Amino acid sequence: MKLHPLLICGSLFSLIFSAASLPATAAWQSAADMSAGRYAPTATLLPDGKILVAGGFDGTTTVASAQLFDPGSLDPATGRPGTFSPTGSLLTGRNFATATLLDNGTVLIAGGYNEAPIGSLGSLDTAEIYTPSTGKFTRLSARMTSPRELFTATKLPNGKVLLAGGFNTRTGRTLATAELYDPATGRFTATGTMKAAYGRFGHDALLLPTPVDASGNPTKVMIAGGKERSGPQAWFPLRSVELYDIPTGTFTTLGQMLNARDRPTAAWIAALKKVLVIGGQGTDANGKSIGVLPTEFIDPVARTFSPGPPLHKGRMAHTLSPLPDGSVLVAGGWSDSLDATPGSTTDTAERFIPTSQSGAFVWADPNPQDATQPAGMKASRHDQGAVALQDGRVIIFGGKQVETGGAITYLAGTEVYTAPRRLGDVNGDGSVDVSDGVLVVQATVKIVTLTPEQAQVADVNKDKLMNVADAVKILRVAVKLDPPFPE
Ligand SMILES: [Ca+2]
Ligand SMILES: [Ca+2]
Repeated sequence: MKLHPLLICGSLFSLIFSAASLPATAAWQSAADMSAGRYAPTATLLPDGKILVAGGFDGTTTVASAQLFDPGSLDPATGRPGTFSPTGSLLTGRNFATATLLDNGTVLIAGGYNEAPIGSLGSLDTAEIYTPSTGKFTRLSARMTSPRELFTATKLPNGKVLLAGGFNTRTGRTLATAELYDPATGRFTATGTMKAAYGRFGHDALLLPTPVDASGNPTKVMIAGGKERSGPQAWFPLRSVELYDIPTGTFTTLGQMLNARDRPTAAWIAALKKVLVIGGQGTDANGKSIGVLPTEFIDPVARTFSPGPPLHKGRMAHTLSPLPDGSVLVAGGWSDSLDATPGSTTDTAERFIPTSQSGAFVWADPNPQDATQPAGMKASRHDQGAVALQDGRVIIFGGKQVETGGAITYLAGTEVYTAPRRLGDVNGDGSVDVSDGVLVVQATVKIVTLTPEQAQVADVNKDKLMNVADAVKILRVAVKLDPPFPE
């Protein structure tokens, strides 16, 4: 077969591209707006890939409406990623509630706060079930054992849900109690009480993958930080960490963190077999509120606490989203509020990238001109909803924006984070393996066409050509003949 010279020329040309001239994929993109401002809504990934966003506060009323976000579709009107469709409404408007996907595919929405008309309801002890097949919410006839807001809900391997701590506006007290929701009975029953003397709210909870029982199921839930109210004027951020033992239903103290942290987040770092606790508000030696820059690792088996890498920006009431490559995204939060009055929220986002011993934070919103500086999300916000997708995207919903000077906006905006592809990870699944090398071979012989982003990470020797040399290099890394590509 004789190829036309122009065809050969065109074909070669298509393999040559300037990596430097490729438009950098923006880390954050605006998506469709929601139907209401939603401060502290719930956001839940459903089995069909859509996201249920429910409740929140719009600045006037506590929102009862809910919406479904389809991350797989482009809005034809705006070209923005993702579209919203209506679904049923909550029977009670609520924010600072919890949402838990149950094993049967329905969602438990529990507790929270209803602030309008102010004082009429306050913290809630009611719960509702959302059924995706009907798009309806139904109220559970059983009440929770206590009204709770800013508590945690953790689905256990046995299908039950552990609801722990929180704040009850009706008594003005932080809660040490915990309860279990059993989907088989639709009832709530009290379980062990936390060791924190006055309880806690604004903590984080994490089902630990280790230790496991004889069936291989995890047996411990870690509860870290938060804040206690020990008297009318006595609010204290907490250092303490507790473990809930699922088989016995009891709490024990694991130990004390290096820093007190109100509204921190915790992530399991598989590469290190440790928990990383990030951010939160602490106090300095004079009792003044500060943003906690140092992070810390907790080894729940050795029961040790050790310093982690510092955040670039202090933050609390941010969101944490694990990414498929083992890194962790933290986005937004109260920030300058921690050491200024009246303070403000941050539009920055950071990504923790683990190494074999520790790890480091990089800006997840790098400035294209200077990656050591943040470019910012579309809006600063705290107490937004966040859902991580399998493909490395994270969707952020609503939240409350507080600008320097105190202007407050209850946000209806949605934005999408797309994790940068790693060098050599052509198919974007988070790892460099043989399939990536095969893709480059196929692209070289024109069986497949790569997107500009894929072509950029395929050029692993950075000679601005994508060819067999890159495929060979990727395959050598994939089969561990060569060391991994640098991050
Ligand atoms: Ca890959
Ligand atoms: Ca190359």
